[in-house]
Amino acid sequence: MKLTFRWFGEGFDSVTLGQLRQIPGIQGIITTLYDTKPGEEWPADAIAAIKRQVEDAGLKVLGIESVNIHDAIKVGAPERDEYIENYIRTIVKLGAAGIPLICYNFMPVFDWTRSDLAKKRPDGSTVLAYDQNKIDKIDPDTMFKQMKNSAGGFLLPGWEPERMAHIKELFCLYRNVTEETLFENLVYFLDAVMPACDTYDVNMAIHIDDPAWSVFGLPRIVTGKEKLLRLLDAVPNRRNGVTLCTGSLSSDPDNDIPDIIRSLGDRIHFVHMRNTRHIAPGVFEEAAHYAADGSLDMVEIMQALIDVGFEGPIRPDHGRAIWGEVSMPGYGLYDRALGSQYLLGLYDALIRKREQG
Ligand SMILES: [Mn+2]
Repeated sequence: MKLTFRWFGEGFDSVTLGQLRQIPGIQGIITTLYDTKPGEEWPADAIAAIKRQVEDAGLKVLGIESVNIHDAIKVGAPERDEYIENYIRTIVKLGAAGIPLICYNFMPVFDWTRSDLAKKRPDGSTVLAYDQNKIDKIDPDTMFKQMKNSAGGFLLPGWEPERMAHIKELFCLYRNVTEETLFENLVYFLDAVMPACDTYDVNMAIHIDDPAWSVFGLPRIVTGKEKLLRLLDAVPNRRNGVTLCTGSLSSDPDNDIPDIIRSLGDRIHFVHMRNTRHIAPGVFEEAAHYAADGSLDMVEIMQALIDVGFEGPIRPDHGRAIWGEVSMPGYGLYDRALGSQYLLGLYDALIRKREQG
């Protein structure tokens, strides 16, 4: 597997490429054009510029997270074909630039959701946390304002203020969208983009919904093993694959992550590794990557990835905020760097054990 880090680009990320370059074992960067909007065709010169910037720092762009999907595609609106054409042109340009992976999600209206972006832990660190009881007491507009106000001035991925300004209209768009229609619209989109993915060797890797259940009554369809397998069957092209996010899957403790990894096998194109602490049904908080700090069996998860022969990019996912670092919530340097070394340690030890038979 190839150790990577997510980097939001200069001006958006508190972490520099120079800092990432010094993390032992790092092989590449997962980045994006953070100032593009969902539905927009990406300019080739901007792709070339960010690629050059990463390469000048001695690293390589191993994937994009994310190329966001316009709501018209998700709801199946008449203008979706024009946005899909834009998406295809972006795939073509990324593929032509030698970037082999696109991570995306198909969650209605907003991306990942938390009730607290800085929950204090006993050791003084803070983490992202989710409590369904708190979410049940507020409306989406209030949640967006809370997220924005506690993000420390950073722009949160998937929470573009331009879109969120129209949150009520967005909810109206999804009024008649059931899980089934959302699924059909996802299949329609994937069928349309697969030929470009084949021609340009680009893998599409859908991220798990976070949390892995319906929020504010909106449908969510990428939540567990059966739904993932159904999606892979519906579009059997191997370019249609998954971003296996352990943290998002773990929001539902019924998800047996090692079993899901073994079921998906080589359709896993990208891995997000993080640990969470399950507190009660619908209530969890994020934890350090170290297994004993949370509820996930990180050793068994790594073993499963080795067993299925996973060789793609993997990255530490959200970290705790520690040592007074100021960063985008979940995306500081320090705790993700610590987590990455734990992941490499697990990997080296398990590979050595396998070699020794
Ligand atoms: Mn993730």
